[in-house]
Amino acid sequence: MHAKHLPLAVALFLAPLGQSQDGPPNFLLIIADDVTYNDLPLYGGPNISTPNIDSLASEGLTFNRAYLSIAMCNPCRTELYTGLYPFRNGSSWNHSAARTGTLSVVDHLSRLGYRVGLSGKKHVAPDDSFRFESVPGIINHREPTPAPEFDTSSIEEFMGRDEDQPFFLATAFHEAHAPWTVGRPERFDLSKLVLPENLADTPRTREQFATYLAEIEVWDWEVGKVLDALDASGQADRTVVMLTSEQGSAFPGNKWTNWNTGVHTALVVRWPGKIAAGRRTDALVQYADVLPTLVAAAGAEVGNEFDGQSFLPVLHGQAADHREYVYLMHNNVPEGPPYPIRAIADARWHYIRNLRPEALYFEKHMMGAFRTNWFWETWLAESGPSVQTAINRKAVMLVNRFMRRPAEQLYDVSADPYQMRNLIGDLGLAKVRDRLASALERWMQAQGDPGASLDTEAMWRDAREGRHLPPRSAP
Ligand SMILES: [Ca+2]
Repeated sequence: MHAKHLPLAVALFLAPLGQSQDGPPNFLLIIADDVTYNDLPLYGGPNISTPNIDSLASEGLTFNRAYLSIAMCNPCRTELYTGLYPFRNGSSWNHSAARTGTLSVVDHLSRLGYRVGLSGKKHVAPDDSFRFESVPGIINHREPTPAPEFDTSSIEEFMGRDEDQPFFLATAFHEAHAPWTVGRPERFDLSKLVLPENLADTPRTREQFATYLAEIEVWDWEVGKVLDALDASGQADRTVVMLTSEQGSAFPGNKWTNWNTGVHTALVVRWPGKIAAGRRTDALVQYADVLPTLVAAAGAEVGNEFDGQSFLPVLHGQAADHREYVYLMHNNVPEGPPYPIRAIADARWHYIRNLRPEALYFEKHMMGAFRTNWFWETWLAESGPSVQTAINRKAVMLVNRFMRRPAEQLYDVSADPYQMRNLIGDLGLAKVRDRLASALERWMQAQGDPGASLDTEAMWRDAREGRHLPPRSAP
């Protein structure tokens, strides 16, 4: 029944696969904004409850090792929606733009007969590459909103509009992006919060951490509302639901970094009848793999038009592994002065190369004139003894760690998820370092990434206007 909306070649291709009886599945993407994966109970987060996310996971597959290339909104979403790594898609900085003519999920799935919509935060450019149907419903609450409302009627209408045409819908929420205005942080007993290992323990940090956690609980409530709308649309049984937390939170060491809690993301996939319920996988995946996976799940052939590769066999339980490495990047302009980073991780090791280690790291939303939160100064203030307080030695250590970084860092991810112990000086790990460094260099060369020279205001401004450095080769 869906075949009438598909190009003939695609319809003919689908039929022998035995999928045409059900038709290609719908795709519902649920994406948060700046939620550190392991603040979710699903990944061990001790402070909040997220019953809707946990319930979704109990019906699907949870990825223990999912990543995104750049720990900032615009570039990670561009990677997600294009299946291309940042340098090749063009969005290598925050608030930048994909290369002119870049194809996105809108093009790839429209070609297969889908209607492709987005509700909420878009934050990808240029418009020509991301012509989503705009679906109302998801609101950015900039003022304090203890109990937000969420009208899902347009989302339900989009999903149930025409059961003969499959859909892709991104529901892109604003929680938990700073400033943290939504939810009820007063419900948390600040003294009982378990702070992550990479945060300095100051009263202000605890206050702000509670406001951030309250936003995650609102996101969980919104996830439940979207899933209710999916049920009401009558499409749940034929819809792949993919939930992801996006990149890490706006606390030092997460967003704007290549540390694990910046680039690691939550990923849960539910597909009734196709994915076994309640499983977890260690397969290594990253956002560039998502679009090729959707194209494959729609029954179409995936060629070499993507950097990522379909992990459909992992979803079907036919493969335990996917990729050997995930590839990571940071360019600090326009979030602060240049601080270029390139990094790579495999199933156990995470290697970071700071390309300008002589520079101080500085980020304007946490430490500068564009502050949306006010804990950083307490980390500094408690770095010296006063009448009231002793030196907060951990705050001193974390300020140093954050602002002054060595040329190379090597971490054991499974033993040290907050990456507090740099093992680069361990001679027994020299071969691990060499292997990861070589693979990282090969990736940069294959992409045409020039490295440190990319992280300048001029390069960023040119990219915003469609004048990118050429990629090494066409994808
Ligand atoms: Ca974000």
